[in-house]
Amino acid sequence: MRQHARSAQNCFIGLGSNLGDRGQNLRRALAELEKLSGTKILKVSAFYDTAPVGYREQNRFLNAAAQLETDLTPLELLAKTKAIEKKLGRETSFKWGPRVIDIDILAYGGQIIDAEGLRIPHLELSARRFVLEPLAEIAPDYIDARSQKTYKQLLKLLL
Ligand code: PH2
Ligand code: MG
Ligand code: MG
Repeated sequence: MRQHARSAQNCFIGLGSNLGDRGQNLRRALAELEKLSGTKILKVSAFYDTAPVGYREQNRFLNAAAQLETDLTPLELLAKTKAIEKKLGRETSFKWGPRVIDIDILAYGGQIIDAEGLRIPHLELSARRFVLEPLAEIAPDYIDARSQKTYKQLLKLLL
């Protein structure tokens, strides 16, 4: 039987690191994402040095966003990003705690997915400057599926 046809989906990924060589961690994560089957990186934001949000007694973060095109399903992409985090040395920490690398799926093909363990668009996207600033840099006019506002509008509302 013919395999179900896959089609390239546009998606946005958030990256963060606050342990070790933060810039190298982000670059290694991007290199690993580029290696995934049927996946291409279309755009990468600048790297933003940001104050820790949530739990404040930790190092500053380096954050970035990337736009990808991928044939992977949301769940496949989630499994791959978790595997990359592990490969790069991420250890289990507490919520909002320090990490070598964090890779979050921020948006996937304009879809809204509310499954156990996977919420897309990312639930805190519109409340986090360290996410919206790099997103608004690379895709100012992209419309967030939950709010129906562009990333540029969401950032302006937050500031
Ligand atoms: N990630 C968190 C918690 N706090 N703060 C900044 N500045 N950047 C992050 O990526 C970040 C955070 C949990 O994912
Ligand atoms: Mg995160
Ligand atoms: Mg995460």
